[in-house]
Amino acid sequence: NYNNIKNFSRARFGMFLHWGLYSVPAGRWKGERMDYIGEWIQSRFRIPNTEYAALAEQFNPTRFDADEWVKSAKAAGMTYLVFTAKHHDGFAMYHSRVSPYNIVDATPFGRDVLRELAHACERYGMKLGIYYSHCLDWHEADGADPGPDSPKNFGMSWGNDWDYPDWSGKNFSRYFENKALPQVEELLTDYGPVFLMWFDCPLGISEAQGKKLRKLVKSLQPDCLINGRIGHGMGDFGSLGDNQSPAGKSRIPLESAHTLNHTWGYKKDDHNWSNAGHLIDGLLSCNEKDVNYLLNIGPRPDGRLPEASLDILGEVAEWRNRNGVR
Ligand code: JFZ
Repeated sequence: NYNNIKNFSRARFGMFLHWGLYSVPAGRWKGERMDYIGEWIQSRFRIPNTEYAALAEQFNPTRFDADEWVKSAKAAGMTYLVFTAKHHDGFAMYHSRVSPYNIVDATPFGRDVLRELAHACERYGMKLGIYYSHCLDWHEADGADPGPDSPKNFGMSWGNDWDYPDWSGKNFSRYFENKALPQVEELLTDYGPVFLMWFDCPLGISEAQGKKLRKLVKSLQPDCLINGRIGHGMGDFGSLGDNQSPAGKSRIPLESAHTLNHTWGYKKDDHNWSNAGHLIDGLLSCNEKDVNYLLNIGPRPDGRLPEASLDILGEVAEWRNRNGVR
C-alpha cells in the first residue's frame, strides 16, 4: 500500500514500550543481578513456567495511566507507539481469549492495558503499533526452539529448553496455528486501527507460515504495515537493531530502534542513561535519511515511566519548543 508506506516515513519518531511480567523482577532474580537485556530474564535464569507465571500475582500497576504515556510521547514529538502485546515470555498484555495467560485473567490488576492505550491514542491522535513475538514463546511447549546444537543468544536459550527439554517432540506449527495466528487476529480485530505490526525474531518460521501471517494481517487491516522481522523478506519496512544506522540505500523504508540505557524491559540496576543531546543527534541523523527513530521506554512494574526516561523525553520536548520543530 503505497500511501501508507509514505505515511510510514512521515511518522519519523515513535515510542517503543517493553512492558510485561519481566518488569516485576526488573533484572534481579533471587538476589542475583542479570547482565543483558531485562526482558530475557526467564531464559537467563531458566525460570520454570510455574514460578515465572507467579509473577502475574504481583503485577498490579496501579499507577498506570495510558493518557500520561501518550501525552509524554506526544510532547516529545512522537507520532506512534509500539507496545509489547506479547514478548518472548508468552504473557499477553491484553485480554486474550486464546490463552488465559494474560493481564486480565491472570493478574490482580485485571485491566486490558492495550485497550486503554488504544483509546488514549485515539484521543491524542497517536498511531498505535503492536509488538508481537510470533515465534519465540517460552510459555508454550511448542514455541520456536532452534535446538540443542544451535548457537545461543549470549549464552541464553532461544527456546524454552528448561521446562521442555525434549526438542524432538516440539511442533512449531501447532503453536503457530493455535496461538500466534489467533492472537494476531484478536489484536487486529479488537483494538481499532493498527498502524503497524512489529514481529520479532523469526526463528523456525517457514516461508509458507510467513505468507499466512502476512495474509492474515492484510486481510484484517489492509493498511496495517509489517516490519521486516516477520522473516523471509516479507516486511513492508525494515527494522534496524539497537543503535544500528543504515548502510547504503534500502529497497524498503527503514526504522531504527534505540534504547535509553542498556535494556528494553525495565531494570532496576541499569543506570546507563544516554543524554538527550545524543538522542536528538541520532534522531536528526535518522530522519535526515528518512529513517524513523523508535525510542524505547521500559515502564516500571507500578505503571510509571522511569523518571530518567521522562527527564530525557522532557528535554526533547523542550528542544522542540525552542526550535519550533513540529
Ligand atoms: C529483539 C528481542 O529479543 C529483544 O528482547 C527486544 O524486544 C528487541 C527489540 O528485539 O532483539 C533483537 C532482535 C534483532 C536484533 C537485535 C535485537 N537485530 O537484528 O540486530
